[in-house]
Amino acid sequence: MSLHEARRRLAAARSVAVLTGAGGSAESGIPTFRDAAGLWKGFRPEDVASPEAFARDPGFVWDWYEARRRTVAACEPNAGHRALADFERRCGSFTLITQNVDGLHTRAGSRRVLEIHGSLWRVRCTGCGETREELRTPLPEVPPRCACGALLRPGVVWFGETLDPALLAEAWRAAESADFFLVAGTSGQVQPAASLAEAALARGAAVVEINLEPTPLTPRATVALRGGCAALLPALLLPEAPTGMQDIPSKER
Ligand code: BV8
Ligand code: ZN
Repeated sequence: MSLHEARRRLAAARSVAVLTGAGGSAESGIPTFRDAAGLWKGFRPEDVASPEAFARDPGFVWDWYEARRRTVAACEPNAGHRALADFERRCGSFTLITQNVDGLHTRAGSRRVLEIHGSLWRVRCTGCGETREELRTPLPEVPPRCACGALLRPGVVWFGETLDPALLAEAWRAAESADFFLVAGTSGQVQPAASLAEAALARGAAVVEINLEPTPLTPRATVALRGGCAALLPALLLPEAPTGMQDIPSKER
């Protein structure tokens, strides 16, 4: 049974890496990007999450991120986030890489999170480059300005922008050295994040996928578990195998 197989591989692993996507936060109430009611509904990603969009209409883009911050602030981490934080405490060599910018992994207790697409809770000055964390309350004007007078922008990686080289190098190292690579709640559409699983596959790691739907990775995954992150991450990561999980649809290579 595939959950059993995935747990067996995990137990034998010396180095574990995980890549999460928007599906990991869906059960906390945060819309994903590409599902039907997704964040991009009505927008093309390039129309909102790009430097060109911000240059064209900084107020519109800032408002969209402010609305996302308000949504996220009203949400809580789910059992999947908590299972990853718990596993980190028990696992000797563990790296959590996330495409998500909502900060829920950290709020769930994960200590070392590679936020390769940045964070909703970070803003950066378009002039002097100063970065500010913990954006708890809405800023006075839209879009806000830095003391230097330049516009502040969301501290996320937009389409067409390069990821932080140090963070990306750390993520590649983790993917290339893991003997167990877990891909949870991502459609695998966005590069270079989607290539991390390829690196793990190329190295011969056990690659386990958790998703509600098939993705381009599914046919090549060692084990593909069909279901939600909030149930399957605890089922996979908690020390005791859960009872009554026999009916998980899955595929095993
Ligand atoms: C770069 C931050 C290079 C902002 C994001 C062709 C044309 C044009 C561009 C490209 C191209 N090919 C490659 C590119 C480059 C582009 C790219 O990949 N485009 C894609 C769309 C084709 N990539 C980039 O631009 C990257 N930079 O390549 O730079 C470069 C080199 C030199 C010089 C300059 C540049 C930067 C990419 C980062 C973009 N920023 N986010 C923000 O969040 O607002 S990406 C955005 O998508 C989010 O970060 C999101 O996390 C990410 C990935 O999406 P997913 O997380 O997978 O979410 P999605 O909705 O797609 O899927 C959800 C999945 O969960 C589904 O599978 C669903 O079934 C599942 N699910 C749902 N519920 C659950 C669940 N699973 C389990 N349980 C559930 N409950
Ligand atoms: Zn400044």
